[in-house]
Formats: sequence, structure tokens, C-alpha cells
Amino acid sequence: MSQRTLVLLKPDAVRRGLVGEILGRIERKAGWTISALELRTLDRATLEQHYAEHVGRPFYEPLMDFMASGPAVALVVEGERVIEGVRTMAGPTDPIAAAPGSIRGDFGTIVRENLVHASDSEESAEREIKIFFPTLA
Ligand code: IDP
Ligand code: MG
Repeated sequence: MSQRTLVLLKPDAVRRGLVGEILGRIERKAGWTISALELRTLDRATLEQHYAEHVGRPFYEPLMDFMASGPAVALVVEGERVIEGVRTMAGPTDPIAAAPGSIRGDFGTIVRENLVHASDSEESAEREIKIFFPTLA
């Protein structure tokens, strides 16, 4: 089943020079393609929409500051079961609990700076793609 998902390489990934490493992992999955990609510093309004489900949580404000702290890479990836697939590739939210071999497990140590975002369902993917790439068909 071909799907689309919204992926963000968070500011820590860009600062640490891990864009190529992470994009390379995505590109090497058979049949997955990148259908949109942009380097951009995320503004507050975009982040408020994106992380609406987390408003009021103790980690919300530090997360917003971190996500606006430098350029991020936003991309849309398309392909077979890509929503579940990129989540698996990223690993669980806490990088210390994430298995080696996953992006978070290989490169992260703290929960907030966990390198990547990936949509968690078809509904989230559709909503998030509209936020970041409103003109994408
Ligand atoms: P996810 O990115 O694995 O889907 P969510 O629970 O949706 O995780 O949380 C969104 C983002 O908020 C996480 O990726 C992480 O950057 C940050 N975050 C989540 N929980 C915590 C926490 O307990 N402390 C600090 N940051 C957190
Ligand atoms: Mg999430």
C-alpha cells in the first residue's frame, strides 16, 4: 500500500551534520521516494499547528524553542507502508530506549533532541503534509 508521510530532520540533526546520513537511510529503502524537501527555520505558527496535540504538556515550551533553534529539513516521503516504516526506522521517542540501528538509537541521547519527526498515522500524515507543503497535490 503506497502512502505519504511527513518527516522532519530536527535542528539537532542539521547542526550535527546528519542530514545526509538520515536521508541516505530513507533513500536506500526499496521503492521509497522523496517527493518534497526543504531546509527551513520553523516559525512559531507552523510549530503550534504541528504540535497542537501536545499543548500544555511540560515538555511543550522547551520543545517549541528547540524546534525553532535553527534550520530543520522538512520532507515528504512516498512509498510502500512508509508511515510505519519511517517510524520503525526512527525508533521510539526516547533515544536511550531506541535500539541501535534505528536513527534515534544510533545518534540520540536525550528525549527532546531525538533527531527526527515522522507522522504516526494516515490522518496525521495528511494533516502534517498540508502544514508544511500546502501546495503539494
Ligand atoms: P514522537 O516524536 O516519537 O511521535 P511525541 O510523543 O509525539 O513523540 O512527542 C513529540 C516530541 O516531543 C518528541 O519527538 C520529543 O522531541 C518531544 N518529547 C516528547 N516527550 C518528551 C519528554 O518527556 N521530554 C522532553 N521532550 C519530549
Ligand atoms: Mg508524535
